[in-house]
Amino acid sequence: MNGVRSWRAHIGHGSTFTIADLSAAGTLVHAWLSRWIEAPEAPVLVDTAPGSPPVAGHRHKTGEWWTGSELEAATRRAAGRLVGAGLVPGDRLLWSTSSSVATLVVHIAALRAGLVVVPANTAYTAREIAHIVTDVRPAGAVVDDRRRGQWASEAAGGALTVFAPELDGPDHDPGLLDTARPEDPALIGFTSGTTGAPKGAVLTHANLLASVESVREAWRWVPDDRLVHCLPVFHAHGLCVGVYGTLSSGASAVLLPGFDPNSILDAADRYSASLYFGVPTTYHRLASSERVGELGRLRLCVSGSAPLAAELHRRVSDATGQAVIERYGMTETLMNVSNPYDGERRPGSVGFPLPGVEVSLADDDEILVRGPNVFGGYWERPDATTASFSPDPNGGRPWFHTGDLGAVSDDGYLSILGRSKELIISGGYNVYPAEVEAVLIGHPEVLDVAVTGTASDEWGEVVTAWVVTGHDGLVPEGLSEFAAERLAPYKCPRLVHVVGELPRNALGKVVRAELHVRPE
Ligand code: MLC
Ligand code: AMP
Repeated sequence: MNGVRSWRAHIGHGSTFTIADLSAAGTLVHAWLSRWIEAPEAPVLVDTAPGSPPVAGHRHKTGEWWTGSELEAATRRAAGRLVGAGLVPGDRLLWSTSSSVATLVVHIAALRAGLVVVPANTAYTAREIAHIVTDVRPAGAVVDDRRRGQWASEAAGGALTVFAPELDGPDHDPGLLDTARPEDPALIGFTSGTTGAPKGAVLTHANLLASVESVREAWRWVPDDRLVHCLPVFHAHGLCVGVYGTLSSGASAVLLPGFDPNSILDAADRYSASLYFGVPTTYHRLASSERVGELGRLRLCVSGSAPLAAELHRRVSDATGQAVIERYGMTETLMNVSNPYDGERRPGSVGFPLPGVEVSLADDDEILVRGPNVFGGYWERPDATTASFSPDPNGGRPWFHTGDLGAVSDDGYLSILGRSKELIISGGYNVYPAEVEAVLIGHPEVLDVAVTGTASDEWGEVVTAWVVTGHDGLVPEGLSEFAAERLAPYKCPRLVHVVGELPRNALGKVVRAELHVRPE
């Protein structure tokens, strides 16, 4: 026992929740369909961005709500178009678009048709898209930028159908839908795990459902709730919490194409929203807005994906009367730990395990998790999968090694102290030093390089390169263009330091702790 509080502390007074509820619906899609049957006329999703793509075969305008019954029909039609293009259950579908109802309709349609969706950041360059395509060999790609479609197609040697979110093309009978089983893969989320090159975490329908059901219970998410949704839909936070949670709760979401404090607060007001989910960078920007007090009108604000500084948590509380719930998740496990809805939401802590999740600390303080939310393994990487889990000596579920380091307070709250994995989190996006180093070393004037994160109030960390070059003191010419051609903008170093040599230990490994700017 390490003293972390049990997930039962999240269960509401009078709630009839049991662990069986995490899997009762079978699959996510079944959970959504039952909501749409129960309340066919209830508003579910609305686009707010002018010029949002139209939904295949439908004529809704921006600002017009989509109801449950309309989503059922639209996703059925979209599934028909995907099936008509030759996609069959188990096929991977690369999905890389900004947020819109049209793209979510395609996403839901893909899950209904038994396809495995592979989200990819819209900021990725040709190199990053090619890595994913080569790895998962998708049969189709949904993109809202022709160039990205071309990169995917080239990487697949042409063996891939490219769709826009509108899914132009003839209607087709989708055949039997919604037949995926709980244990079937639904999503492959790319992440580097604790080490190595980006690899796909394979999440089943059961994993996704369990995670959503546990946050639904913990955060008291109800059909009357309305989320201001401004996070990207191609990562776990915006997709598996924001979108899936909304659909599974029978609630509604207002889709914004990106973050801007005024747009968030205007949408919250105009649509009488009750929920806002953000990353620490967005709270930092909200806290600097004169209008921050308006957040106080919401029922609940949640922060995750990166550490929320205790000071920022307090600033937001003071300005809004709103104690943000900080929670902790990962692509491989979805949501693990959260501060409580009832009870103290402690600044600097992530709270206790969500319903159904168990957390333990290893001897070196690494956080281990297990539960129905935890993925089964990486796509075609049996060695990486084996290395990420420890068997339970008592024959229970194996423990997943998160690569995060934690500590538990006397009263059972978990805090994240740091990471054993080499990871930089900038504005909620993960950057793996090894990937950036591998790119920068390809520059002809870079002889050696190490990449670290430098603390930043706004971004959490900013990507920083330490380079050894032929000429003392000068940043190699064209280094930033070189990086920008090969790395998404958030991975490109914002700070570059030229050094004589890198500190290395006896094994030749760079000692990152010694790489920091020394005071003059
Ligand atoms: C954008 N830029 C970034 C960046 N986002 N640079 C570093 N880090 C980032 N995160 C770049 C832009 O390309 C631009 O570059 C410049 O910074 C200024 O852009 P901006 O307009 O100020 O940024 P903005 O578009 O407003 O984006 C900031 C942001 C966004 C914080 C809203 O990064 C964001 O949505 N982050 C959330 C990421 C997320 O959802 N993570 C969840 C992962 S799931 P230039 O060169 O054009 O000036 C996960 C599991 C879990 O981690 O627990 O949830
Ligand atoms: P990803 O691989 O993109 O899913 O990112 C997961 C990582 O984000 C975790 O392993 C943590 O390092 C980090 N993370 C997520 N939420 C939090 C949080 N609330 N506090 C600190 N780190 C977090």
